[in-house]
Amino acid sequence: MTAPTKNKKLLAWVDEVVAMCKPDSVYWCDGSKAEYDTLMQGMVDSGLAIKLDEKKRPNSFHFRSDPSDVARVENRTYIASVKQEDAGPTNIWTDPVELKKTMRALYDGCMKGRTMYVIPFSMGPVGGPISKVGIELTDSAYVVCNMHIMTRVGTKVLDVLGENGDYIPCLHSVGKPLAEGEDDGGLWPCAPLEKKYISHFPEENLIWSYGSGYGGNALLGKKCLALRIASNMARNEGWMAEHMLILRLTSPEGKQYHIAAAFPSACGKTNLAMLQPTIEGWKCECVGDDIAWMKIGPDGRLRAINPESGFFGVAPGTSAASNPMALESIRENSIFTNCVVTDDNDIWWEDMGIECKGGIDWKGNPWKPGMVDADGNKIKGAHPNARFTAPAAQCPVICPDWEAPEGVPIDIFVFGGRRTKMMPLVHQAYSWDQGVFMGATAASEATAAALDVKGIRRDPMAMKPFIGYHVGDYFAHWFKMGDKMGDKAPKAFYVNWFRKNDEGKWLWPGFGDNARVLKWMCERVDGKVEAVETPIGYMPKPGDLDLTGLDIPAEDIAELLKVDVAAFKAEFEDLDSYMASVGDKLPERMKAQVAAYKQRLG
Ligand code: GTP
Ligand code: SPV
Ligand code: MN
Repeated sequence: MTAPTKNKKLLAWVDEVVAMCKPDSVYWCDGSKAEYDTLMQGMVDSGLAIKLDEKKRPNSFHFRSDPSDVARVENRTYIASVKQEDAGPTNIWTDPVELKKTMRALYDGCMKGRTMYVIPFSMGPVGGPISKVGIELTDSAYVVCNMHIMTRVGTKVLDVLGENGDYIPCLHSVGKPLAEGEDDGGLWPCAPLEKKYISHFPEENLIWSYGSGYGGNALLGKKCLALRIASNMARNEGWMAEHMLILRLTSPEGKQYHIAAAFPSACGKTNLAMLQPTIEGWKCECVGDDIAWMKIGPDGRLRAINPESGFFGVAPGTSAASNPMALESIRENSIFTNCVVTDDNDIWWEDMGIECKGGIDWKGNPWKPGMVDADGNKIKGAHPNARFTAPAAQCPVICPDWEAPEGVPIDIFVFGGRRTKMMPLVHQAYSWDQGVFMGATAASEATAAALDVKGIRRDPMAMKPFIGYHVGDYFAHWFKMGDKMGDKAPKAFYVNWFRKNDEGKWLWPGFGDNARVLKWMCERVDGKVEAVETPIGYMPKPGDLDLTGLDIPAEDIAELLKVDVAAFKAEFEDLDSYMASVGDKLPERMKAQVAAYKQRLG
């Protein structure tokens, strides 16, 4: 196949990778539907993909990954900056020269028996002022099809690049070369854990991924480019790349508010992004569900784009009750990974809100609801990190401006996490600096989105696994952005939808009812309501949180809005050691916030 570009850097790089990885052939992706259909058909024919019932789930496919390759692998994710101190304490650092040596040995001949696909993709609208071009070289057709949905793929991107334009090179291999005449036998190809490497070379804006075919390990436009590499570019260029959903909320009076919210993986971004408000007259539209790229606009306000064009969402728990708009988004033209394929050839997962009589589980075994293993534990049909891949344009509440190249103006930043105890439903920062402190100290319980994370951990701005440089410099960058924006900076809030009572029941209904909390934020931004000053920040006055039509015991609301001073103080020690772990680069302004916080709590 002749290359559809004259870009010198790209042609040279493709030649170099072909010489190293030795694929049987090279295919340049054009991003067309015909290309998608052909690749999918190939995967159906080989047994890797299952075509779902055309009437129930038009043009949709299911994949089962290898049981070892089901989520991001943080302990195999590297930031290879020249100096170790530039990667900082939240990243695993490796010397770039050493890492390249190790990985070149793995890459040597790794694509034998396979096609190498060249995927030109744009993060953000093609040619937009905030957008960036990436090229992923991969030996996985599954990755190509997912990238078709998640990013803007095609020849139009090569046109933007021209002969001399720059791009971010993203090399990916599943790490399973085939011997002469061998095929995958319908099984998901990947390498064992100790051979997986998700590597970033921030000084070169380069990504090398080896051994995994799943999600953020393999769809390199997402976490690798749009967060780890982009966060570093953003710091150098004076903008922000954050793990945030973006939504537009419109009040009954027709006033628009744009909210960007950072919650850790599997902590509610997709759900909030598509929320259906349960309060009269309020409307929510989705701009993005996972990543925000934000630049200060000519008016001095922060403008956000969603660099992606699809949703790679957590399947389990997605139901007509919890997230009806996500269910609508996946009605057709979607890819499903690690779900149940039902007897009537549709997909199913736990808490989907519909009955499943039985089918084949994510491991490929016959499955019925209620089945238990030898120890009497319920066998889940879908993996907890089973995912859907769906075009954003299919979301019924996608914002009409979701592809506006210049972005939408952000009024409100929300931080949060999953804390079953202590952390109240909502509080507001007194200042930008305190907002940075709130985001920086956010903590959350572990989820299935990463293979190797346990317990409660601090997850600054939900970016712990995604900051491509030193976390202390990242905090400093946040303070600096606040200085640049002054009184035009978004107001910062902290939420927790995940409080439970002693019986383990949710205290807050969550989902559509979260709009009640967002409404209070809008009223705060407009100066319409006073607030209670607490040691951790402003909180709603009794009666200011709109609970119309909600049947929640008053004591539960009181519990949700209580500041348990003793419990907060009990975390001082952890706070201190966390701040100390940042090291010499911890900004003085963060230290001042820690001191003020401790003083307020007494
Ligand atoms: P990533 O795609 O991994 O970044 O996750 P995410 O932040 O988009 O999380 P998502 O919206 O997919 O939610 C993850 C899980 O949290 C799902 O099981 C949801 O049902 C659950 N969840 C989301 N919002 C709420 C809420 O308001 N209340 C409760 N109780 N659960 C929620
Ligand atoms: C996350 O883990 O935050 C995700 C899923 O959004 S993945 O794309 O696998 O990173
Ligand atoms: Mn995410």
